[in-house]
Amino acid sequence: MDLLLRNAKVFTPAGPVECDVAVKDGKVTKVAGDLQEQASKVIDLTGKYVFPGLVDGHTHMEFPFMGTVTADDFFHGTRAAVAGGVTTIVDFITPPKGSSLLEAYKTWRSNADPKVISDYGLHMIVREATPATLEEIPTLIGQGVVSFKLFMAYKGELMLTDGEIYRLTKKISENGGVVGVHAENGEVIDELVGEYLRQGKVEPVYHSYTRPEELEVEATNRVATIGSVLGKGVKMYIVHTSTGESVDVMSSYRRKGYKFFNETTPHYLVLNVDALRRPDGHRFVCSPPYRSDEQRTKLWHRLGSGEIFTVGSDHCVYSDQQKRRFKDTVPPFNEIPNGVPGTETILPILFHFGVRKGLISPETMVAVTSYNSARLYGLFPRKGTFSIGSDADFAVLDPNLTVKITPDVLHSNIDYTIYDGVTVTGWNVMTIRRGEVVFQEGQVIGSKGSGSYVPGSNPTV
Ligand code: DUC
Ligand code: ZN
Ligand code: ZN
Ligand code: ZN
Repeated sequence: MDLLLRNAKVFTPAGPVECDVAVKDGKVTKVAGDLQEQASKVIDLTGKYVFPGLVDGHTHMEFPFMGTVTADDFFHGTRAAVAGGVTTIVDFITPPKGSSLLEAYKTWRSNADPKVISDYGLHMIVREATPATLEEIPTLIGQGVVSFKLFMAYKGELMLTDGEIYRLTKKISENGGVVGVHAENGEVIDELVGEYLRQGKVEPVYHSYTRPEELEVEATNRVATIGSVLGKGVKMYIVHTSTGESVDVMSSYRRKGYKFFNETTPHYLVLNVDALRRPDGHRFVCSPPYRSDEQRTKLWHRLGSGEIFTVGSDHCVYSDQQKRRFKDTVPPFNEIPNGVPGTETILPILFHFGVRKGLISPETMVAVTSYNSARLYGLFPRKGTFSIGSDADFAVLDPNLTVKITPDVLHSNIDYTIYDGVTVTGWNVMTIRRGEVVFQEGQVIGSKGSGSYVPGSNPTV
């Protein structure tokens, strides 16, 4: 054996398993109460909580957006990921307008392969529904890109019309793929942005006034309706859901037999709109914006009840300089690049604010951070499950370690965090990716380029 984990308490969606775990060639090969195997490396995990390595299904590394490119490339971004117990990211390919999706896939592979420390899969953002684009979809699915993101906002940059969404959803579904949707009403948002700017209301907090909750709920209803017209074979999920009502829309379709789901992100669970009123509020600008504490409560309830299917980070990092567009003063809210860091803090935020406070069970945390995401993005059973033959990917949490979050303890390529000064109990202390320790004692030791591309196959939801 290459690795033996002794006295591991592994949390699964069905409950914790106390066992020894043997690993060979990167796979889990034996699990038993007391293994007598010889191994080149033995790690005693007494007192720790072991989770299947997280599958963060929502990252934007090297993302060209709003006139700039995100500050975390595939090296810095996956360094942050593995430090947080994330062993697989699923990143969004963002093809330049008018370009071939397949060419963009090749660009993303050549950007990522030499740099990644975690393993990774890829989704495809589709920004037009031309005959050429539609024709490429089956080939992409063949290359393992089985999930697609369609935008209902960011007019002129990423937004699609309802007709285009219909056409793409049809093509993707006919070929066994899954449709992810950024659900916000982009047309009305642009009207509101114009109104606020004309009144001179330009501070970061007005970002939230121009993207009210109703416009997420409306877009969710609209895209679910479009999907339902195409029948129950459609697999669809709303990315970064920020409202309980959007979850309710998808849940009601699910009760009728549709495979419709929601993803949320940790920042909607713990931050509210006041973040945008801080002196450094520009750093917090992302879309959808943070909501009220009442909405946070609704999201926690729906996460605890299993109605929210996955939690991804929407890791989309800009330096403070980028957020200010390299000016001394903060630009009007509509010019601030949208996005916040998050992959490294999924586990401590969910554990501290969710599990420790009794809002979600550890089983639910495992389901939404690995099991469900691996199934939705077609990475199951290689990823997202603690099973014989699956990749030996683990996050090892010290449930009693209290850490004050500061930029110094994190690994992104920026010098701030949206959780600065927040103290959490429960911290990832070791990450194992395919049987190799890639993070321990605060240090990322996995080498650049040692991560692998994991092609997706048909989603199993
Ligand atoms: N929202 C963000 O905050 N950033 C990237 C794109 C998005 O939808
Ligand atoms: Zn989005
Ligand atoms: Zn995103
Ligand atoms: Zn660096």
